[in-house]
Amino acid sequence: MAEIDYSKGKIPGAESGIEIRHSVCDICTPGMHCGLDVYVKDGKVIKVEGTPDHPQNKGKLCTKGLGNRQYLYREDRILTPLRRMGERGEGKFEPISWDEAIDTIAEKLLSAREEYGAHRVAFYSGYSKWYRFMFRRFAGDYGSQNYGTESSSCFTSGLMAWQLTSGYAMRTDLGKTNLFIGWGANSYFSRYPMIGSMENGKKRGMKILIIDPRITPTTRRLADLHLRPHLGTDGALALAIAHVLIENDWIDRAYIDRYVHGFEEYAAYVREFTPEKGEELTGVPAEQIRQAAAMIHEAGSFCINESSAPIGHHLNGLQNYRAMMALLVITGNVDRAGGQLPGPHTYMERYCGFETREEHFMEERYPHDAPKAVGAGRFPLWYDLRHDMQANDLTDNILRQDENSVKVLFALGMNYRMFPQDGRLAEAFGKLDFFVDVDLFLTDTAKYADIVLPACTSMERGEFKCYPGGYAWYTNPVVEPLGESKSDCEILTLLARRMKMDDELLCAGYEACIKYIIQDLPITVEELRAAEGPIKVPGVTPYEVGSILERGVNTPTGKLELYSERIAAHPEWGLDALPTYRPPYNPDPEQYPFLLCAGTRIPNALHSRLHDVPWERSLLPDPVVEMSMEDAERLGIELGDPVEITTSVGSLTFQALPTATVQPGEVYIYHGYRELDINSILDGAALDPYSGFPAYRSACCNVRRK
Ligand SMILES: Nc1nc2c(c(=O)[nH]1)N[C@H]1C(S)=C(S)[C@@H](COP(=O)(O)OP(=O)(O)OC[C@H]3O[C@@H](n4cnc5c(=O)[nH]c(N)nc54)[C@H](O)[C@@H]3O)O[C@H]1N2
Ligand SMILES: Nc1nc2c(c(=O)[nH]1)N[C@H]1C(S)=C(S)[C@@H](COP(=O)(O)OP(=O)(O)OC[C@H]3O[C@@H](n4cnc5c(=O)[nH]c(N)nc54)[C@H](O)[C@@H]3O)O[C@H]1N2
Ligand code: SF4
Ligand SMILES: [Mo]
Repeated sequence: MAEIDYSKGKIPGAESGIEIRHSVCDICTPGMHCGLDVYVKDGKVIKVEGTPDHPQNKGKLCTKGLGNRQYLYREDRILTPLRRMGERGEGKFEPISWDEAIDTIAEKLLSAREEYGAHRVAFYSGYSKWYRFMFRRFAGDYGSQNYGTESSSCFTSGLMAWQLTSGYAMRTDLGKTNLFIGWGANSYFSRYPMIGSMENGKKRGMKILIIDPRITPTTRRLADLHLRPHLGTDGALALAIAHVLIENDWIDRAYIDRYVHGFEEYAAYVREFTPEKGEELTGVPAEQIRQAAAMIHEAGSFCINESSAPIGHHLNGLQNYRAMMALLVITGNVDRAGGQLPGPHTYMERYCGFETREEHFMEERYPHDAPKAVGAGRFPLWYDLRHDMQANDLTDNILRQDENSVKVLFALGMNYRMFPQDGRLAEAFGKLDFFVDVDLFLTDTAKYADIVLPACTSMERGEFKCYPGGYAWYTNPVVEPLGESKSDCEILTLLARRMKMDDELLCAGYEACIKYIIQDLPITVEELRAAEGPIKVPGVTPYEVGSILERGVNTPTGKLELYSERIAAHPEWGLDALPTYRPPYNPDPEQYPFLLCAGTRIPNALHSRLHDVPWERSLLPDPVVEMSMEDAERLGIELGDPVEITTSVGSLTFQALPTATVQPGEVYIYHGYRELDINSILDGAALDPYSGFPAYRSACCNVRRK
C-alpha cells in the first residue's frame, strides 16, 4: 500500500534480533510529529532515528527528538495509578488498581455534578494534543464549558487575530512566495522540520526578512535583512512599515476597494507612525523600516510566519498580530499565490488538504446552555471566538472561592509551572475538593493531585496522524506500554463507560472515534494501519487560490477587516476595533530598567519535558540569564557569575551568560526548570485583555550581580 519505501537501506539482519518499527515523535506538537525509526530488541527501544522520506522530517530529528529513548525510559515514569497519602504537593502516594482509580474518579465526577453543578468541574489539557478531540467532547458530554488547554498561552492569540481579520486560520504559501517574513522566528531551535523549506526557498531566490531582537542561527544563516525591535514593540514596527507603504502608494488599491473593510480609518491611524516615530518606539532605525517596506514592495508576493508565542506573549500581543496581518491585507497578499492562504484545520490544528469531521465531533456535544466558561467575563473576545475556558483566569476563579469557583479539576498533562506567578495556581490546587492529573511522570503538579494516572507515550500507543500534502497514517505501538500505563484516550473511554455517558462513540473507544472522524475519506483505518508510514489520501486536490475572497470571507462584513466590526459591536468590552498599539507596560522604569523575555526556545528542552532527560540536560546543564556584553560590563558581571533578577513579584538568582546576540536593556531566561522557575516571579495579572495571554516576554525587571 505504501508509495514510499520507509525501510530503505535499513534492514538489520534477522540474527541481530533487532527490528526497526515505525512511530512518531510526540515531544512537540502534532504540528510536527516527525517520523521515528525505532530500533527494538527484546521488547525494548535501543535506538531512535528519523524515518527517511517521511513527509514531515525527511529522515532528520531535532535535538529534542534525538532524546526520545531517554524520554521514554525517564526514571520518574509513573507505572501504576496512584492515590495521594500525604499533604498536597508533598509527593506521598500509594499505588492503587485501575479499577479502584476509575471507580473513584467516576463517582467523584458524578457526585460533583449533583452537588455543585457541572460548571464547577474543569477539564484541562497541557501541551500534548493528540487526545484533545475526545477530551473536549468528554467535557461537553459532562455538561461543562470549562474545557481549557495550554493554548490559552500558545498559538490562539494569532488564530484569533486571523479570525477577526479573515475569519479563517491562515498559513504561509512558502513554496511560492518571493519574500518570507519570519516575524519572531528561530526555526533552527523551535521548528526544525520547517528549515528545509526556508533553505530551499532561499536557493530558488526567495528573500528572507527576520524580525527578532536577538541574533540567532536563523538571522545569521538565512536573513537578507534582520530588524531588531525591542521586545513587544512589533505592532509599532508593523504600523510604521504600513506608513511607508501607504505613503509611497505601494499598496493594492483595487484589492482594497474590493475586499477590504476599514482601510480609511486604518490609514488615518497609521499616519502618526512615521519611520522616525517607529524608530523611537521600537529601536529599529528609520532607514531599516523604509528598507523593509521597499523589500515588501519589490517582492510583490510575501507571507508571514506569525509564530505562536513571541508576538502573542505581550500585553498588546493580539493587536500586534493584527498590525502585522494588516500589511498582508493592504498589499493584496491574503488568499493570493505566494501570500497567506486559508488553512482551515483538518485534524489536530493542522491543515492537510482534506476534510475530517473533527470539529463536528467536538462541537455536537458543546453544552450551549451551561454557565459561561471561566474567563468569559474577563476576556470577552476570547470567549466570543473560542467558547471555552481561558485557563489564565483559572487561578483567580478558584481562589475567589465563590459560588462559581471550580471545585474539581480533571487534567491531562497539566504543568502549573507554565503559568505566570505559578505559586498562586499551586495555592489554588489546595482549595480544590478533588484533583486528578494524568501524566507520564510524577511532576510537581501531579504531586498536588488526589489521584494520578499513568499515561504512555506515542511509541506505546496507536494513533491517527495527518500531514500537509494530503498524507495520513495510523501508527501501531512499537513497544508495550511501560508498567500499567495506558493511553489518554483509553482512560477517557474507561471513564465514559464507568460513568455510563450517553455517548456511543466515546464509550466505543479511540479507534471508533477516528473511524467516525475520517468517514468521508476514501481510505479506511485498516488501510492506514497496514502502512509503514504516512500515505497519500486519494483524491486530495490543491486549494484553489482566491476562493474565499470570491465567496466572501468569514467576518461580519464578508471582507478582510482592518476595522473589526465584531469588536465595534461590543463597546462594553473596552477593546479597539483598529489594530492599535500600546507599548509594554512598566510601572516603574527606574526600579525595573530591563525588559525580561522569559521563554525564548533553547534547542535541548521543550518546556518542562526534557530538563530531566540526562543527555538533553547535559547540553546546557544550568538555568542561565542571557544579557548583552555591554550591560554585563557596566554591571561588573562575568560569565557564570550569580545574577539576581528582581520583578515586582520577587527575586531569583541565575548564572550569567553574557552574549553578543542580545541587545542592551534586555535579558532572556528559559522557563520550565523546577529548581529555578522564572514563571514564579512573573506578574500573573499581566494578561493581554484581548486574548488573555500572559506577557511572558515583556516583563520588566532589575538585574544585579549578587
Ligand atoms: N515563561 C514562559 N512560560 C510559558 C511559555 C513561554 O514562552 N515562557 N510558553 C507557553 C507556551 S507557548 C506553552 S505551549 C506552554 C506549555 O505548557 P505545558 O503544556 O504545561 O508544558 P509542559 O511542561 O510540556 O507540560 C506538559 C505536561 O504534559 C505531560 N505529557 C507529555 N505527553 C503526555 C501525554 O501523552 N499524555 C499526558 N497525559 N501527559 C503528557 C508532560 O510530562 C508534562 O508534564 O507553556 C507556556 N508557558
Ligand atoms: N526547542 C524547543 N522548540 C519548541 C518549544 C520549546 O520549548 N523548545 N516549544 C514549542 C512551542 S509550544 C512553541 S509555542 C513554539 C514557539 O516557537 P518560536 O516562536 O519560533 O520560538 P521562540 O524561540 O520562543 O521565538 C522565536 C524568536 O522570537 C524572538 N522573540 C522573542 N520575543 C520577541 C518579540 O517580542 N518580538 C519579536 N519580533 N521576536 C521576539 C526570540 O528572540 C526568538 O529567537 O516553539 C515550539 N518548539
Ligand atoms: S520537531 Fe523535534 S521534537 Fe518536534 S516532533 Fe520533530 S523531532 Fe520531535
Ligand atoms: Mo506553545
